[in-house]
Amino acid sequence: MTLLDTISCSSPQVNFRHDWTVEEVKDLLEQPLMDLLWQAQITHRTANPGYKVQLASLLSVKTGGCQEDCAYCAQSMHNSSDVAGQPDLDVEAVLERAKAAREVGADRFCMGWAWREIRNGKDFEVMLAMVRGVRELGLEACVTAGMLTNEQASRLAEAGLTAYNHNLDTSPEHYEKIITTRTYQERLETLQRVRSAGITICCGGIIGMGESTMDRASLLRVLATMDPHPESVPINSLVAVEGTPLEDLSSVDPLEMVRMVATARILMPFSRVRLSAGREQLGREAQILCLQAGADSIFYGDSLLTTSNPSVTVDRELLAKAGVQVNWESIINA
Ligand code: SAM
Ligand code: DTB
Ligand code: SF4
Repeated sequence: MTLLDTISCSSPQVNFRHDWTVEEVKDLLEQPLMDLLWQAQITHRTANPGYKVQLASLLSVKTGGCQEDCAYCAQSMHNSSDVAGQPDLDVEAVLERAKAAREVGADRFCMGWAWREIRNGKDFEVMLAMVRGVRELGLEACVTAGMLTNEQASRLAEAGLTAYNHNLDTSPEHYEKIITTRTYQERLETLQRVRSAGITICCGGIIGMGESTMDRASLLRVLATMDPHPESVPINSLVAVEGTPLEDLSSVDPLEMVRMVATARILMPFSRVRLSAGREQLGREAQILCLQAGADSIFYGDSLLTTSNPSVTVDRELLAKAGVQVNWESIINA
């Protein structure tokens, strides 16, 4: 029995399972908000005492020109939004940004490459050097760069990579309306390779892409029936970027984000649930409700990959107002 099993067995408040049905998940998502919040809070307080919030900074190392056709993405060559043409960042520039992120209190540094898959060669060696450098700074390192081979996963593990981000994005049923160039099954296989190499998994999705409540439940069911659960679960709400097929979709009701976060927390009690893209549209109170409902990580820093994020100053105020704990001790230039 693992430590997690012991904790969960000794606490009736925490429902630590891997056999959720989609109907059960939908019932959780749709229950009266007060009941959902209560259940999520009890789970979170029991499983992760202390309301500690992880701060993850994000940097795009290779921006735009991606072969995939993800309908939400500013970086797809299939979308007129494609922001291609910017030079890739080098190791020194990336480590400078990682150092700066550490100085304002980040715990994790996430690096993105707009690739369909990782290819061997100079670019991959550079990625490994970046991972080693970020780890030497004492930060967790996360990479998101599309599909990879078993050998590449092992080399990333050897370099000290903490987590690999590869999202499922939406339900298996809604998926083909969003991406046609890569299958759901390929995503699951990539995640399995990451897991087999001993790297933790960061896997979540996006709401606000025209999906139904059943689709949201179905995505959460896929995540919550993974064994082990993904260690990090980013919940994004669509940032509708001009020039993408989803540009005209209206932003989601902030309470829908609260429901997603709360349900993810109940389903995956010990995972980090990251309140991800779309925070600028959420407002302060909805973000605080998300933190209360069990979000224990945010993207921290003035930009995401190609779009903006609340500023460090605004986020510090938010976290202080909410009274959650962050790793402020590590701040050098506060
Ligand atoms: N190319 C890599 C891949 O897709 O695995 C890595 C980068 S990709 C931009 C990482 C994730 O960011 C996507 O899977 C998606 O969930 C999220 N994302 C990208 N664009 C977004 C947007 N406009 N709004 C919300 N989430 C977005
Ligand atoms: C994740 O789930 N969200 C982040 C990170 N993982 C890589 C990316 C959000 C991107 C938002 C749109 C943009 O900035 O291009
Ligand atoms: Fe964007 Fe990643 Fe899809 Fe490429 S694979 S279009 S970078 S989300």
